[in-house]
Amino acid sequence: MARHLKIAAAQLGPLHKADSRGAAVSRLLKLLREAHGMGAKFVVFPELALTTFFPRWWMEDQAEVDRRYFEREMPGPETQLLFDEAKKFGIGFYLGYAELTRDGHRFNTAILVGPDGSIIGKYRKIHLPGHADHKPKAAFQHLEKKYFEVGDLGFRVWKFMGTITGMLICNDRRWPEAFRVLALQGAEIVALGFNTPSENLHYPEPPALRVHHHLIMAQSMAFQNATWLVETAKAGYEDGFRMFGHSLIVAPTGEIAAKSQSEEDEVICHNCDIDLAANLKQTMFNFAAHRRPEHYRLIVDRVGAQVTPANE
Ligand code: CDV
Repeated sequence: MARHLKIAAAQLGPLHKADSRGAAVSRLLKLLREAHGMGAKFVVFPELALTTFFPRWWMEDQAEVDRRYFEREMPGPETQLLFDEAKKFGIGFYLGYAELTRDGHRFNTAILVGPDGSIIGKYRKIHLPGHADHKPKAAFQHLEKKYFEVGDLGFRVWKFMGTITGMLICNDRRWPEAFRVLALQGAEIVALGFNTPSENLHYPEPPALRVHHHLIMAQSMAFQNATWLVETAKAGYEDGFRMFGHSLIVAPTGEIAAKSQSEEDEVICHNCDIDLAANLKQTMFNFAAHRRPEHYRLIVDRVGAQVTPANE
C-alpha cells in the first residue's frame, strides 16, 4: 500500500521590526492548530520564522542584533510552546530561525522536529545570498553574508515520519546541486522555508517574473529529483518591504499540488503519496542506471564559470 503523509505549508504574513518573538510564536501556534484541523502531520514553517527578515537592515550593534534576532537555545522560553503543542497533536515540523551557537557562531538554520517533540535534524543554510558590505544608497539591503556564516553541516536527509526527508533554506532552491545531493541520499521530501523580496536588489525586474522563476525552479527541482517539495514563504510588506507568497507543495511529477493565494498567514495542505515517484525513480531518473558522474567533474572542481572552448 502506498505511503501517505499529510503535509502543510504554514505561510506567515509580515513580521515587523516591532513585533515580539512571543507574537510570532502565537501566530505559528494558530497556523499549527489550523494545520492540525486540516489533518496535517508535518508542518513546514518559513525561513527565519520568529522575526522580521532582519538582513535587510544594516545594524552595527551586534549585541543588540543577537538579543533581538538570534536564538541561543532551541527550544527557548517562547518556542517551547510550539514544541509542546505540536507534540500534543503528534505533528512533526520544520522551523527556520537565526541560530547563535554557544561558541559564538551565527547561522541561518532550520530544524526538523519529530512528532514526539525531539529535534531530529538540523540544517544550516549553505547558499547565503546578498552581500556583507554596507550599501546605504540601496532601497533595501540583503546582508545575509554579514550576519551569517556559511552552513557547516552539509546537505543531509533524515528518517522522518516513515519517509526520507531533507532540508534546504530559501536561496538553496536556486541551486540544482543542493537538491541532487539530497536526492542521491534518497530524499523523498524536501522541506524549505523562504523570504524572497518582490523587488530585485540589483536591477529592475517585474515582480511577476520573480514569481515565475520561483515556480519553474520548484517544479523542475521536484521532478528532476523525483521528490515531494514543500516551500513555505514569509510574505507581505514587512515595514514597507514586500516579499512574495506563493508557498507551494509540489509533487514528484512536477505538478503543483497546492499553492497559497495570499501574502498573509495561510495554511495549505496536501495528502502526499510518498511512493508516487516509484516508477519515475526506476525509469527516467534511475540515477544508478543513467547518471554519468565521470563527466560531471567540473561541478565540484570549478566554482565560477570560465570560458574553455574545446577547440583552443
Ligand atoms: N532569503 C533568501 O535567500 N532570499 C533570496 C533572495 C535574496 C534572492 C532568494 O533566493 O529568494
